[in-house]
Amino acid sequence: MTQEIKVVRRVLAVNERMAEQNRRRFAEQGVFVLNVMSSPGSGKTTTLQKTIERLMPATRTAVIVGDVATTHDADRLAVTGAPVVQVNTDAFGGDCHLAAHVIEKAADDLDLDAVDLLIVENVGNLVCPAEFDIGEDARVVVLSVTEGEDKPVKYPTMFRLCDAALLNKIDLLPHLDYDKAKAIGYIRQVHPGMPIFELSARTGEGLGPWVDWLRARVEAKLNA
Ligand SMILES: Nc1nc2c(ncn2[C@@H]2O[C@H](COP(=O)(O)OP(=O)(O)OP(=O)(O)O)[C@@H](O)[C@H]2O)c(=O)[nH]1
Ligand SMILES: [Mg+2]
Repeated sequence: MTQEIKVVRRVLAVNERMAEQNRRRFAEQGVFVLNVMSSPGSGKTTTLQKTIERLMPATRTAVIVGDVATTHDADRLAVTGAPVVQVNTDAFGGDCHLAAHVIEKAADDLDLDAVDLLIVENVGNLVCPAEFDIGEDARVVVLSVTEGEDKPVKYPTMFRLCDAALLNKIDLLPHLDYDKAKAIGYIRQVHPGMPIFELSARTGEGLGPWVDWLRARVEAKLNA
């Protein structure tokens, strides 16, 4: 048991160093990096498709997307015209997250000089991705209304570490007995003051404030 804990600590320490290296590289190349996380199916890819459509071409955007297997998400995201790199973690043990060294290699396949915003769609999982810094500038968690209200308190690390929460699939609210106020209360309990954007990636409702928030963060870094 003690041995296992030591190994985990070492893996995280190595990741931390690699993440700092990524962070320096992205700063030098003038790229803002957004890490998007959530449980499987909450709507990361759909939200990103709509977000990228609104940002491009003014904000030159590229994507690294992680899944255990398939290129489904890369195919969907490529429709936006953004360069996309798909990472399949089954090639190295089916990891439930993208580690910093994986991002470093995937970024080599992109022309970062022509990129302002690099979006990383992490592997669908509310636990592991939160543990692995990838050298990002901002982290967001997508939570859909079909997942139940209590995910923020069940998986608090993810919500504590993220800079914003996207409450997705609000178009479905009329069909559910979802208590939105309760869900928002749980998010605030774990992370007081975190911006929460209520939206529907399907209808586009509520996307504006989220895209404005992201654009402002990207511009602040690029103009610093
Ligand atoms: N009704 C509704 N459905 C949505 C919305 N956003 C996404 N979906 C649907 O939810 C399902 C999952 O969406 P994805 O965007 O693939 O979710 P994801 O988080 O990228 O999934 P993984 O990458 O597999 O973790 C798809 O069938 C989407 O069409 C929404 O705002 N409203
Ligand atoms: Mg996806």
